[in-house]
Order: sequence, then structure tokens, then C-alpha cells
Amino acid sequence: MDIARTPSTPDGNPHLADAPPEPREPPVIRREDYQPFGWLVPTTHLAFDLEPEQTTVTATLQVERNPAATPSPILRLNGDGLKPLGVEVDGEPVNSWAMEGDDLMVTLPAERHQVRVVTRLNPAENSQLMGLYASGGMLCTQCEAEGFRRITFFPDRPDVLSTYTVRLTGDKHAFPVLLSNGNKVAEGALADGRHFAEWHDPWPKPSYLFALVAGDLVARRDRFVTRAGRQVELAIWVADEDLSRTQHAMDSVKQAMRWDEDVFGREYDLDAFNIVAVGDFNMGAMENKGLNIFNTKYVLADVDTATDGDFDGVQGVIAHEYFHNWSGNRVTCRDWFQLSLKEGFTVLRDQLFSEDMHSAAVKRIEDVRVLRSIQFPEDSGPLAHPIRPDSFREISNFYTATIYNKGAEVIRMMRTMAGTARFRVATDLYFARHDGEAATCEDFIRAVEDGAGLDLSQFRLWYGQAGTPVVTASTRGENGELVLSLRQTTPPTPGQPDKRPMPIPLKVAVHDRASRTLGEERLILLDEAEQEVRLPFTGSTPALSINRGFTAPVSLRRDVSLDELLFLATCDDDPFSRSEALQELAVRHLVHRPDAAGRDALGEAFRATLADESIDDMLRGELLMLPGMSYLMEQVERGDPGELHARREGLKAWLGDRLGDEMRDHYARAAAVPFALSAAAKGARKVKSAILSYLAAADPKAAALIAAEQSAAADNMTDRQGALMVLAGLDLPERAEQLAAFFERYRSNPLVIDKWFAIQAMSAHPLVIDQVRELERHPDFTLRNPNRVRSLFMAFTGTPQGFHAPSGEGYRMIADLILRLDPINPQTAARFVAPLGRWRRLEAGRAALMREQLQRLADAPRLSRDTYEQVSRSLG
Ligand code: B3K
Ligand code: ZN
Repeated sequence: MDIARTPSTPDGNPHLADAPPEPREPPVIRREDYQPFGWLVPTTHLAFDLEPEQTTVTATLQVERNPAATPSPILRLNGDGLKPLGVEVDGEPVNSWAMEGDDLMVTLPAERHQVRVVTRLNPAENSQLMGLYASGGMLCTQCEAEGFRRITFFPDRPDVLSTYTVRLTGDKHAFPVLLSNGNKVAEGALADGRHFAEWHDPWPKPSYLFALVAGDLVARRDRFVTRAGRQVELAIWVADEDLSRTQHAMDSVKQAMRWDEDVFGREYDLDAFNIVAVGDFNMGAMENKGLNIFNTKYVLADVDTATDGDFDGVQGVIAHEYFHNWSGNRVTCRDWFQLSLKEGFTVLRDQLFSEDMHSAAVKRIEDVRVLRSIQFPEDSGPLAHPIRPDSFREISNFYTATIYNKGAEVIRMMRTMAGTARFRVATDLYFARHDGEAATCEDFIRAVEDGAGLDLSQFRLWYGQAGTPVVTASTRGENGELVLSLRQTTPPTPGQPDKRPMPIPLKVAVHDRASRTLGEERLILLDEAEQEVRLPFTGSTPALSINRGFTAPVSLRRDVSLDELLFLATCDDDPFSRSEALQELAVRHLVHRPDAAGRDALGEAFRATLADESIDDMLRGELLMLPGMSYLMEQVERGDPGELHARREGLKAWLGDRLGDEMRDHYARAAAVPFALSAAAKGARKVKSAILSYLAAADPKAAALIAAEQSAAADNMTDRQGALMVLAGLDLPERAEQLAAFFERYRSNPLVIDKWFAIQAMSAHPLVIDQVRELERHPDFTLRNPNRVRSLFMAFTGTPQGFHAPSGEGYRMIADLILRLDPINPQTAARFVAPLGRWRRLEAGRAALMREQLQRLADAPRLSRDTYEQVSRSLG
């Protein structure tokens, strides 16, 4: 393109051509089109003159031609909604630039130049929460994936690494704290009540890891000494009133730092590590180099306001972001198709950390529950994609359970096949080889091959094929052996009609029911479409324990007797396998064969679980959970969620009735355990809430009394929330009283008020639709805060009688929300499309109503790129 001849615009600026109308179809970006960027940017200097409504950014880039790229004199700097207020090359204002769409194209004649661009932003008006925005009086940033281009013009792609120096200038009173990446190198007072701070980050990084924060914040401070003796100043920055709720986050930081040294040999590499909590945030947290920015939800926790689950969430997310310092920051991604390289690996790392901090078995069961209730439906629906996608229109839509959780499972399989020690050799090799680079999933696989000595040629299919493999297992006895026949198929997914067999590592053991002998565990590899494996077995009543510990993220179909399932549910030595057998008993009864024999077997398994003194309460509470609705809906072809829910509630009532005495005894025992954050006390609370939900289904009035007592006696949020959740689903007078009391008590704490919204929106109350409509008009509801929006509406999408109301009203409410939210915050709006994309799994009436709403969205003018992509894929 000839830059000098860009057409003039009416305002006389030759560079700003009339913006072309937004194309209806945002372009598709393809993995195979990757090209290295034409220029390197060794250093970047950013100067921010911070004002909430008018911030000026001066970006000074040293650029030089990239010898590895096709030579071109044109430097493309990405922008998003920006205008350049001035462009200088080598210190002189120039005219040799033009806009191409949102991007700034600068013509540079020589090998090396300095390019300076000035932009102006209005953070206060930034409701998308991408780029620089205002939240509760402070200014902060979110750049991943493509938010940096909303701050200044830059090659905003992860393979352009640069060393940043950042100077922040602002009003000393409004912004006493000025933070950016790396180490603070200078600070001082200026005229007119302003001051400045200068930060330098010695580690080259891509623009998505840039961050700044300016605000009136206080810090909890601590110190960590690394294995090599580096003193790291730790600080967690929050609003003054939140300081008392930061100790758990600080403890978690130190645990994560130590664990990463011990288990992965990774040390921290700066003198400071800062974390800031922000109330308005699109996701959980962000791993910006040396300056992690967090949703308050994953920093603040104390006993009065956070549940046990919240405490674990804080610890897990703090660890996740910290671990990114190596898996993501020191080694970053070449392009966004490689997202799972950092996210899948880091999720695995945070899962392993939490396994080590708590009960490994319970953590594994929890992680599999999340995978199966969120990722499996994604993998079987219109939004299915491989963990390394081939194309996208908007990368924000690909921060998915598939990239994160299935990505972690795929790497976990490599670890299982390699063994822990050889996997460590492989990850050491990966970090050593690619430190300071932007790497690919292929680089990771190669490091595992070389480091662990595995041949992963066929295993690479896991990166390219979407869909959850279905493994069918059957057995027959033969001459002192058990012959295990295995078959695998992966269903078609969008754009991938045919799948090839993949290597599936399965840990198995064969137990003998009659003699109650537990077999030895061994690892087998299913890598063909059909395969027979011979396992030594001399008994006569085998019980096959398969996919122990969930070694492979597959759906298992096994032809198994009730006796066998009951044995596995009560006697298997692998806790995951026990939980699996219990889930299978429930699925069998609720979905496939609703007979009395199956129900009795489940009753027996529950009775044994309640009575088993060899397990702790954490595991007991876990085992007592029935499969959730989302997983159950996955098991039916075209289901009626209302009917399935009613069956599930019926089963709960039956269990609560049949095992009422045992359950009440356990409840009383658990209620007597004094509050502590120990595993035993947490387990007791978990058992209590599980039992309460059965008792409520069996006898709502009696359970309401217990819940009200629990709430009155509660000295912690877990008990209080557990009681309120039960009451919120009941049509009894206690409901309103308790909800009002809870609101009054916590009205000044936004995170707890989020719970208050969610508890009501997710309840099984018959009038949940009316309640959500009313809550939407509540003075504390706002579309501008993603936590609040999710508390009300994401919670609602899980309700069988609300979201899935046969009238279609629930679907309409979500479509209405998307239309209102899209212009404000497209990233968050697009997240609500997935629940509407499940129409293929629903009975015809609801499927048509859901499609109608998707079509209504598709017909709406001016949808964001984010929402457009999700809607068109979901209709597909
Ligand atoms: N890397 C960020 C996620 C960014 C999401 C951008 N839409 C947090 C994380 O996964 O650790
Ligand atoms: Zn992450």
C-alpha cells in the first residue's frame, strides 16, 4: 500500500481516512498463516500522564528489522480505537504514516529507528475493562490478549518481546500509589501536587504482560527469600477497608513460591512481587510480570465473608498466576493459537500444587467434576475446538475450559506416561531451551519427548482433535486372565467429521469381589481403535477398576453389573474410582435404568459411605454428591432438563428419607466440630451441607428448621451460605427473613452481596424467573461490574426451571442480557452465548425456543466481534 497517497478526510488530516464501516463478518485468523513480525522492538519506553478522563501516553519504541522475517519498510503498529496525536521518527515529527483500519502504518527507510507516538485515552469511559480503565477510583490495566493496543500503538502480538521502562505521573492525592512491572527505579514529587514513579522490568516481555496501577491503596507486606538467596519484597495492594482480608492471599503467595522451587525448580526473578485487587475485572486474575492484577474475589478472604471453597479458590488462583512467571512469562507463546502452552500447563501446575496442599484425592475428584460439567459439554457442542485451535475471529472467546482444563489433562497424560521424575527432566529441558522465547505447543511436546524419552508422534493428535473420546470397555475371564476389550471413538465436532485413534493412558486394577482382594495397579495404553489387554486374574468375581485417578480425559462406557459397581463404590482403594462408581450408579438410575434395584444399590453405597470410618469427611462429603445437572444432561440424547431435575430431586428425597437417621447422626456429629480451617473441620462442614441438601429434598419443613439453626449458630460463611442455599430453594417464610438478614449484615461488602444475588438466582425455587427479574432492578445490580452480572445471570443459566422454563422465558432473558451488555462489555456478554448453544441436546420444544433467541441475536445490528463469533458458531 502506498502510504503517501492516503485519501484526505473532511477534517483535513491526510492520515485519518474515513473509518470503513465495520464488516458484518469479522475476519478469520488462521494458525497456518503465522509469519514472524518484520521488526524487533528491543526497548519500549512508556510515559503516562494519568488523569481519569484524559490520560496521555507517549510510547517510544526502538525498532530494528527482524532478520528472520520478510523485509519490509512498513512497521504495522496495532491500535484499537486510538488516534495518533503525533508521530515522530528518530526525534522528528513525520508524515510518513497512515491508518489502515485501526492500525498505524509507519514507513521506515533504514535498519533501525526510534518511533514515538502519542495517544490520549479516557479510562473513566472504558466499560470494556480492556486496556487502561478506572475501577473504584483507581486506574488499572488489562492487556491480555489484545488490550495493549487500546493504550498505545504497538506490535500487539505475543512474539514481540521488549524491555520496558515506564514512567507514571499523576496526582499525588488521587493516586498516591503508582505501580508497574519490574522494579521501581525512581520516584519523586512534581509541581501542582503531582508525583511520578519510574519502573524498569529487566525481563523482555510481550505487550500482553504490561500493567500499571495508580490508586489510593494500602499494602500487606511480607518478604520471601528464594533458594538462591534473593530477597523478594512481597506486597498485596487493596483498598484500606479490605486489608484485614489479605493474610490468606499472602500465605498462599509464599506457599506457591516455595512449592515451585521444590517441585519444578523454578525461582522468582525480580526483587519485588506485587499483587493488586480490583473490584471490576473481566476474569479471575492476570499474571502481568511482577505485578499480578486480581479480581478481589481471588484475593480477599476471611472466615466471616469467605467460604471454604473461596479460601481454596484464592490459594489456587494466587498460585496459578504466580506459576505463570515461568510457564507464560519467562517462556511465552508464539501466537494465541498456542494459548494452551501456558494455560494448560499452568492449570496442571496449580492443580498439582493444590493436591500437595490438601487432600490429593479430593482435589482430583473436584477437578474432574469441573472438567465434566464444563469442558465435556463444550467439547460435545457447537463451540468445540481442539486445545490448539486452527482459527478464531476473537481470541477472547478461546479462554475456555478446553484450552485450560482439557489442556491441563493432556499435559497430565504426558506426565503419567513419563512418570513424575522423567516429567521433571522434561520440564527442566523445556524451560532451559525456551527461556526468553515465545514458544509453541510443538516445542513443549518435543521437550517432553527429548527429556522424558517418550515417542509422542501419535499423541500429538490430542492437540489437534476436538471432542471427548468415548472408550468402551468389556471383560471376559480366560485361563487365569481377565481379557479387557477396549474400543475408542471420538465423535465428530465442527469442522472435524473424522477422528483418528489417540493414545489413551489408563490406570487399571482388577479386584476380586468374593475374596475382597484388591488387585495391583498398572498402566495400560490404548492407542488403537480396538484393542485387547490381558490382565492376570485368578479369582472368579472380578471388579475392574479402570481410568483410576482419571488418567485420561475420556468418557467411559462399561458394561458392568450393579454388584461390581457397588463393590467399586465401597471398596476400591482408589478414591477417584470410588467416586466414579457412585456417580455411575446415580447416572444409571437417573438416566438409563430407573429401577428399584439400581436405586437400592445406590442407597447401599451411600449407607456404606456414611458408615465408612476409613475415610475422612472431606472425601465423604465429596462422595455424597450426586452428579450435577450439566453432567447428567450430557448423558442424554435430547433431554428435558425439567424432568431430569425432578428425577434427581426425587432421588435426593428418597436418599434423604431412607438414610435420614444416619444422615441426621452425621449432621449432629459434624455440627459439633468447632470452626477451624483444618481439613477435618472443613470436611465436617462439607458433610453438613451435603446432608442438608438431602434432608431438604426429603422434608423441606424440617430441613428449613435445621438450616435456620445452622445459620443462627454460624461463626463462618461456609455454614451461613450453606444454610441460605437450602432456604433459598424452599417456598417457606424463613426464606425471605434469612435473605433479608444476610443482605443487611453484608450490605457494604460487594463480594458477599454477589453471593446473595447468586444464591437466589441459582435456587430451585419455583418462582426463580420472577425473582431474577426483580433482582435485576435491585439498586445494587449493575451491568458495569462483571462479578455482579455473573452472580445473577450465570448462576441463573444453571437453573432447570428458570433458564430452561418450557415457555422459553429464561432463554429470552439471557438473550436480552446479551443485547444490553454487548455494547458495554463484549467480552463478558459473549460468555453468555454458550448456555444458549446447548440446543442440540434438548428436546425439540426447548431446542426451537433456544434457537429462536440465537437467531434474534444473530439478526441484531452491530454485535461485537466477540458475541458475533459465538452466536454464529452456536447456530452453526
Ligand atoms: N492469562 C489470564 C487470562 C486472560 C484472559 C484474557 N481474556 C489469566 C490466567 O489464565 O491466568
Ligand atoms: Zn492462566
